[in-house]
Amino acid sequence: MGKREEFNKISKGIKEIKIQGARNIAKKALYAYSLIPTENSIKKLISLRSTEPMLVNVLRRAKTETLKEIFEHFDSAQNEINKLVFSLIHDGDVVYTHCHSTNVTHALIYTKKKGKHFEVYNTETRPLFQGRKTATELKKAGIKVTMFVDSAMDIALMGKDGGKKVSKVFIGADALLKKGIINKVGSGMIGKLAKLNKIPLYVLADSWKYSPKEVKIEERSFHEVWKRLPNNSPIKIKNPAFELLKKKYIKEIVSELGIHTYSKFLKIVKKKN
Ligand code: RUB
Repeated sequence: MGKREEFNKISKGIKEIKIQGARNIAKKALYAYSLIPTENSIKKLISLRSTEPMLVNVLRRAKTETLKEIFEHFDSAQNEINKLVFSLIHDGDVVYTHCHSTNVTHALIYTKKKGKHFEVYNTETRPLFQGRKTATELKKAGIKVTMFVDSAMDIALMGKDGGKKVSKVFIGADALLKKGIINKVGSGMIGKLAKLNKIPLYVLADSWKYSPKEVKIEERSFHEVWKRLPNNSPIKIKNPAFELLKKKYIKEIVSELGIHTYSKFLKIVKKKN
């Protein structure tokens, strides 16, 4: 495959969410940039997903830092997050997660491999079902997983179906902003329910997802929600991909910089940027 063809294939994969999650998107986009390192490539790659500061940050860094240094960051940050998450999980815990976040799944798999006994409840994450990817990866690693439909979030968190009450929520993030984090739609609701039920919610995220500026919430095609709805149908469908989880709902954020309250994290990360 030629470089242009490979670049286009990656771009298509990001646009169509075959490549998904902030970390995977940023990593693949960086690789695509390495194939055709021009300003136009940066513009094109950034335009593919509107809610991804890590994508922007990584491509900005590529102008002054070596690609090797940037690629190494993804792994070193993940390794730090893994170790910190290991310290947070206790035997018998029921961990809840939503969508598919590599920062979360890698940390859970690491913790399992290091010998902790816990189980995971997750939500399927309509309309694209990234929850299935999470459940499959975790199950493959020997973690007990129970998947719920999104609207059973409250039932799942509280064990209302006869299961156990969730002990900790771990979710990823696309953007780390002043007012809170942006993550997959549903995250705001999880935050409110977790707070109401005194379940600690942790955000697991590489600090390179920080953005001092607002980000645009991606609105995706209604066809993802209702495949055969005719284009001229009078029914309007909203399909926001992400939403804000306000910082008051976050117990702590786990990043490669440590485990911090969200306000403390912001102070540290602002100094570094
Ligand atoms: C994925 C999603 C993930 C974050 C963090 O949404 O919301 O929680 O991107 O992921 P989508 P990671 O499937 O629409 O990209 O930890 O992998 O960076």
